Amino acid sequence: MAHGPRVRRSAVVCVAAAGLLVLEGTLPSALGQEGRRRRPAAEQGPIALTPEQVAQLTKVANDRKLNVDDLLSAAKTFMPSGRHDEYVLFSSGGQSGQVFAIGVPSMRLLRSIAVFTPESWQGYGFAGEEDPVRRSLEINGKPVEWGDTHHPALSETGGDYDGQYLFIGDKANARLAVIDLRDWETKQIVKNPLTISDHGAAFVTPNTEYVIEGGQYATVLGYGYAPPEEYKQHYRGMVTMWKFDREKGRVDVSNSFALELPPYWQDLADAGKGASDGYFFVNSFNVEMAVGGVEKGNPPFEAGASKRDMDYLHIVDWRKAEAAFKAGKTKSINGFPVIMLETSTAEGILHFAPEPKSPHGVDVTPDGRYMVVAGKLDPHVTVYSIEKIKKAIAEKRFSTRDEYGVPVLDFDAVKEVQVELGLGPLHTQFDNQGFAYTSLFLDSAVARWSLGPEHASKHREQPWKLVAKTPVHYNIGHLCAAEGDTVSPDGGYLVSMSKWSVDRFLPTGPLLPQNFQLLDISGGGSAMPVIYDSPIGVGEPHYCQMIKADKLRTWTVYPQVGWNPHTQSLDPRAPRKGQEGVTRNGSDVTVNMTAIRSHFFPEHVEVNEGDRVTWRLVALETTMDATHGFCIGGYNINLSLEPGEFVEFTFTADRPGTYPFYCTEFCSALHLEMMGYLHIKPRAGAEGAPAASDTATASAK
Ligand code: K7E
Ligand code: CUA
Repeated sequence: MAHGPRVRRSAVVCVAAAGLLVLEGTLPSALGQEGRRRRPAAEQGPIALTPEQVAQLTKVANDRKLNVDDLLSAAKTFMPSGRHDEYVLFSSGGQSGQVFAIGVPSMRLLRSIAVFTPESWQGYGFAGEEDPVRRSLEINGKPVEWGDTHHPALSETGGDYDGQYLFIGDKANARLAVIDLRDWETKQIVKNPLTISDHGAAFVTPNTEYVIEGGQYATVLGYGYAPPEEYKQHYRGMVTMWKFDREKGRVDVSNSFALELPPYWQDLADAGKGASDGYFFVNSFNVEMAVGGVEKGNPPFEAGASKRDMDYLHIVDWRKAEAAFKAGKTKSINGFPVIMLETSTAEGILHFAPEPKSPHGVDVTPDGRYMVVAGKLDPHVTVYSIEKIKKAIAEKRFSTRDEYGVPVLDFDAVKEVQVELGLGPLHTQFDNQGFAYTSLFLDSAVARWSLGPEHASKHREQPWKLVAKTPVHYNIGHLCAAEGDTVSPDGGYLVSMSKWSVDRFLPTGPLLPQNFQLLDISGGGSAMPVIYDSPIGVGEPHYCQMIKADKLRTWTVYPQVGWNPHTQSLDPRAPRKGQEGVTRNGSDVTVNMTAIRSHFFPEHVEVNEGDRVTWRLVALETTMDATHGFCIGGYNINLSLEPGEFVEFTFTADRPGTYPFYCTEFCSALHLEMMGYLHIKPRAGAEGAPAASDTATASAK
């Protein structure tokens, strides 16, 4: 049959399930892309409510038992159809291994981005036996097909989000992923060669020169072995600096390196900026170097690791570290260059500052002048001054050295202030009014507090003072204000990533969703109400970042037909229209196939049992949202063919049969007809092999 045009031009009229008349092929132009997306300006206020409308609204409110605050919250978050959200929240997906993109203020889930876990809708990891995704998920030759994503980091220019890339760490397996925000797809996964698990990933330096991956549980670097009795001698912590090549959009592993750290459990990290540019900061706990062992009658980790009053804030001069790496002052561990502790100490790369016990988050203020450390077991946040840190380093104001020779700066010399906030402070964000916001896990609250005197004209409060608390539901971990960890936070919105939802939603069995609660922080003083509760029923998210939507330069179709998203370029292997067909070279079969509403070409593919099949598929579509899918049941294959996309997959046709393949996206009125057959002919003489005349197949060529 003639391919493409005939079906498209003939206005095939059919009745869709909803009873809607759809003109096949003329659908996009008939509805008009613009007209579908935006409401006409005339419909968007200003409004003045008539008495009848007030009565109507009051009736709805009373019927639904809504108070005035509820109505205001609804008005602040409701998005009329076609209106777009102002911000996008990129959230870690926890054990789902993915990243979620959520619109703010509507809190609508826009998309899940597959990262560490194969995901069938996106065709991520379902492109046959040599899928580059599956290979990138292997660790030491083993498939590790899930991740525990914790901290997303948007790429930055001058300390501000630039909307180009998103990085995210996998705590369980010490991996880092790079997502390209042109097509919102994962492009690269790097495995840390030194450590098994991590936590302080990902954090970027202000121009995304490096992506920081801080460790967590000390281990023998490079997958080594030592018994717990040799903890102090052989276990180590680490922090890795992954060099990012913005041009290529990839981590440049050959220009990346790590720093050996004492076997404390390094925790969250943050890069300096502005006044603290050139440094990064990593919290730690278990400076006690407890080795646990409840099974032997020892105190458990939780007790042993919180005995001392102070842990150590790690202060790393990363430009000095970079210079040491470039000068070759490294040792190779598992093939990866590591700056050893003696070098870091001798070259002044690493200093410690005492921090109240068992800290969690370290967050740098927008101007870069202060580092805010929140200690889970201390009701205060401790604020450090970079000016004082630099001075203390220059004057060698050390109170001691730790067991590994790292100088410990005098606490009083580097501390600016401690602010009492409440129980279980964890993480801190900032707004445009001179306020900081800290999550209080044990209090289940968000605390708003004022920054120093230089911000007094904005926040109009006493400096360094708790201003307000809003209860959240419940057990908040991270929180995220609009661009709230950049050099210029926007204020306005804050999301509380509440870990427990308990009674907030209909129960969903014993496993309940988390609760993302949106707070309106645009007012000053004590007004910062919760205005939306959004259940997150996939994985347990940790951190998220909120970027102004207009900073994103998202492609809505691939730039050219035949585009390979793995390389972000036109793929010469992509079949063009007119080049479709099946070719054979011995037992190697190549299928060149195109897809366009509403058919694949060819529709019959015949191969022999045992053939190695390379299948190339290209979506000829150039219309926004005209995505097709492609699956072969029983062979674990499902692709997402977005407009212009090229995908290649390979498999061994080892089970003969007649396999329908079909389009898995409801792309058009004749979507169900968008199918074909893969005929895998049994080996001649094999049991059950039909006579040649019985195989009802038509060769594609
Ligand atoms: Cu506090 Cu992994 Cu940042 Cu969870 S972490 S909450
Ligand atoms: Cu193509 Cu459904």
